[in-house]
Parts: sequence; C-alpha cells; structure tokens
Amino acid sequence: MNAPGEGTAFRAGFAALVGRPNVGKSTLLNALVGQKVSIVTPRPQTTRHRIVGLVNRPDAQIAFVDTPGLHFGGQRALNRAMNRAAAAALVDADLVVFVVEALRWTPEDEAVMQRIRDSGRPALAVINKVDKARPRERLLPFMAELAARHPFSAVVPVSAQRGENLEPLVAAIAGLLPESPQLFDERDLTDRDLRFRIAEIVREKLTLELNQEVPYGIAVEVEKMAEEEGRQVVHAVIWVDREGQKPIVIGAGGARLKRVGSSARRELVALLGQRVHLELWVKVRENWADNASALRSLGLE
Ligand SMILES: Nc1nc2c(ncn2[C@@H]2O[C@H](COP(=O)(O)OP(=O)(O)OP(=O)(O)O)[C@@H](O)[C@H]2O)c(=O)[nH]1
Ligand SMILES: [Mg+2]
Repeated sequence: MNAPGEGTAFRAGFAALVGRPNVGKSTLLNALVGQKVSIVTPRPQTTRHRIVGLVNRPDAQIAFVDTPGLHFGGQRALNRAMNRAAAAALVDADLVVFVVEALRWTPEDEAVMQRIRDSGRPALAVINKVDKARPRERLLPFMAELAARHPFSAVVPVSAQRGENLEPLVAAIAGLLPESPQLFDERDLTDRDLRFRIAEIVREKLTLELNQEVPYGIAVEVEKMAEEEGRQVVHAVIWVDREGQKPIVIGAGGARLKRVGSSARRELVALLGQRVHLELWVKVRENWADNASALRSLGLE
C-alpha cells in the first residue's frame, strides 16, 4: 500500500475561465476560491481584467484565471482590450474552462467555441446556472449537444451561485493539469493587490446603482491608501468619460455617491479587517475608454 499522496504526482497550472459575458465566470471563480476575488453584477461586460484566483488541494494547485467575457460589438479601445485580455488568457492556459449558460447557445458562444478550437488547447466545458434551467429534462440533451461540438475532456453542469457540483469540477480540472510544483504561495488567494481589489469593489457597487450606458463609461482608481489612527484611509477616483455623467453618478444631493460609498465601505471593512474611511471623487477624463494611455494607467491594454 502506498502512503497517501505517494505515487500520485503533484499537478499545477493555469485554468482559464472563458465564455461570453454574463454566463457566471466570476461567480464561479469566487465559489471555487471560497472568497470574492472578482466582482459580479447582473450586467454583461463586468470583468475587465485577467484575475487569478487560487485553489489549493493536497494533490494540486489550480490557478484559475477569470477573464472578461468575449463579446461582439462595442467599438471602443476598452472593448478591444477586454477581448484581447480574454483571448490571451485562453491561449496561455494549460486548460481552457469554457463556461456556458444552461439551455442557452448564442452566436457569441459559438465564436468563443471557435477560438478554443483554433487555440488547440485542451478544454473542459462547464454548464452554469443549472438552478434556473427549465424544464430540467432539457439539460441532458443540451449537455449532449455541447459534447458533440468539441472533444471536451468533460462537460460538467454546475450552479456557481448555489455552489452545486463544484467538487467534481475541481477534481476533473486538477487531473487535467500538467505535473508541476506549485506556482504560487499557497497562502495567496489572488494575484491582484489590495488597491485593485478596492477599486473593483467600488466599481461593483457603482455598477449596481447605475442604469444602461453609464457603467461602461466608468473606471475606478485608488489614488491613496494610508493607515491613519488605526484606520485605513482610502481615496478613490471614479472616472467618467463625459461631463454629463458626473451628476448621474453623484445623484441628487450626492445621494447615489453616498450609497455607493457606504456599501463599498462595508465590504472593505470585512476585507481589510479594520475601520475604513473611504473618500470618493468623480472626475471627467473625456473618452477615457478610447484613450490608450488612460487604459494603460488603469492596467487595461
Ligand atoms: N441563477 C444563477 N445565476 C447565476 C449563477 N452564476 C452567476 N449568476 C448570475 O449571473 C450574473 C452574471 O454573473 P457574473 O459572474 O458577473 O458573470 P461573468 O461571466 O463573470 O460576466 P462578465 O464579467 O460580464 O463576462 C450575475 O447576476 C450572477 O449572480 C448561477 O449559478 N445561477
Ligand atoms: Mg466576470
């Protein structure tokens, strides 16, 4: 008899979560990691960056890479940068995890599928949101159709939101990674620093407050973080791309900005484990989403 672990090689690598916008890639990442490392909203095109979240097991370390949803349309430099970031994560991955929504197959899903075929990377498919699949009997044929589209290593139905069927998914992914020593310190959760995570939390709360076009015209940047009298002081700028959006973000008498600030602050207190003083400013940078240097300064290229 072998002792536990003996004879089974340790595996580690990058598993990229790719798919069209809004299928639940970030929700899945957070559920797998067990903490919120990537923001989630009901709106498509929420994630803008590649974000690594780590899952450590006795036999494997999986570096999941959340990516922006691959999408059509949206002619701005920001859209192109988001698609580029996702495509680069796909081709760099040891394993592609193709995330689709149960009982929905759209031309954007087909375009992602084509990119996966072109990449030649090994791929596994996840069917998310099975909790809202009606009627349930349609799930099996949907799985079979997906399996027929590509030689996936596996097709796994899950509910990221309810945390259903995640353990079999993690086991399947771990088994498909290359033999390798671990790639990251196992105490790490993500490759992203606190400034990035704070900016994203503010952007999430703001997106939840805003309608229609505005969320796509905002970016958040943490300009200052300082420890003062036992509390964390954070100054963040909300960039809008037109003067006319400023009053929308601020709201009547500053009410909207205040709500955003207090819900972001609550989450920051939990994240940082200390008191937080959050100050938000709204500033205009004309057409930042089409401006290469503005995108660069926000880590979006
Ligand atoms: N019912 C249900 N809703 C889900 C599930 N997973 C995610 N959602 C919801 O789907 C919406 C989009 O989730 P995200 O995780 O932001 O999706 P995404 O694929 O990361 O989207 P982008 O970042 O825009 O590409 C949110 O409202 C989630 O709450 C699920 O398993 N079941
Ligand atoms: Mg996302």
